[in-house]
Amino acid sequence: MKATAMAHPNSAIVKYWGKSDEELGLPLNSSASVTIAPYCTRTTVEFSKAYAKDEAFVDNEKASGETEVRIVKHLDRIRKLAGVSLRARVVSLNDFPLGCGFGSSASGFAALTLAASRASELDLRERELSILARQGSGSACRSIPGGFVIWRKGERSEDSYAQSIAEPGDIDMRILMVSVGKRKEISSARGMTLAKTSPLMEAWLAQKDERISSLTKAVRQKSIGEIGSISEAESLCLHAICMTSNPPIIYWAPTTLRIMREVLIMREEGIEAYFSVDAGASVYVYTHPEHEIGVSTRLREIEGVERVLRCKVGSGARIVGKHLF
Ligand code: 2P0
Repeated sequence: MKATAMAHPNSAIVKYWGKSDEELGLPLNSSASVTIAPYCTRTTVEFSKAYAKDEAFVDNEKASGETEVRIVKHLDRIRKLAGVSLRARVVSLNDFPLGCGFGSSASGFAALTLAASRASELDLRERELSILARQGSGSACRSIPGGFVIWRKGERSEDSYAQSIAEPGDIDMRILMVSVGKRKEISSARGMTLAKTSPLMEAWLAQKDERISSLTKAVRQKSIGEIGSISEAESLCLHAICMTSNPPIIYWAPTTLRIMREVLIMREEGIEAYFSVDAGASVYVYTHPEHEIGVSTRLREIEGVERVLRCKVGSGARIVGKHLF
């Protein structure tokens, strides 16, 4: 009973930042994202009576603390569904920087969901996988389908899942992952519980349905400019909420601001590029294929930028043949 899956991270365009039900992982609002390739998490899961307890290794280190608790809890959900009582060994490898604002919990829980459900011989469809992944980590439900994705918040667990609204080949948007060294100090889960203390939260939530409609239209029209404008507005609102939460959270580093300003300067010069910042100091920059090299060269020259990873729109989570152990 062994399987391996891979899943890409996703960059939120319309952001999720709060839960209406902690246990089920139901969000306060619908959100949307773009799936990012080629970077990914690969995860192998084996259920066997050879294992006395669950053991997980992430990037060659034994999972401990909160990470271990979340993985074991997720395995328990899958065991319950499959009627399996065997313990598991989990090995997971990421090929992109962790903990700095790129969605490693999204790709991680999406890959774990698919690998563990296949290893336990469950035969789940995309919708069921997305519902299950959501319970591991909210944004993970958006890394099950590919391309441009919407997670409708739903009223109950069964109707809170993500679906593609455009396939990877439909819009040739390029995504640059601009990594800034600062590691995130406050988890997204903690940030989300603090969000309700921000006086801006209510106004932001009131805009969400309209933002989802505008994004759906922008994707239909294949307008990278409109998609980027929505991602910038949402990024600035998300961080305004973090900064005005009590206690305040500042995910940005000085370099984050330098990158955002450079993007605005490039736009003034007629180079279409847009920023998106999730819960961390690192930045995603969306642009057209013809500007990809020029924009990435300018971003690499910014003081404090560690790496610029060039990405395309990716596919959904899938089973792969090569196991990690
Ligand atoms: C998002 N983020 O929409 C938003 C934007 C970060 C900023 O979802 O507690 O790891 O596991 O459900 O999904 C990051 O939070 O949080 C996130 P949990 P998750 O992508």
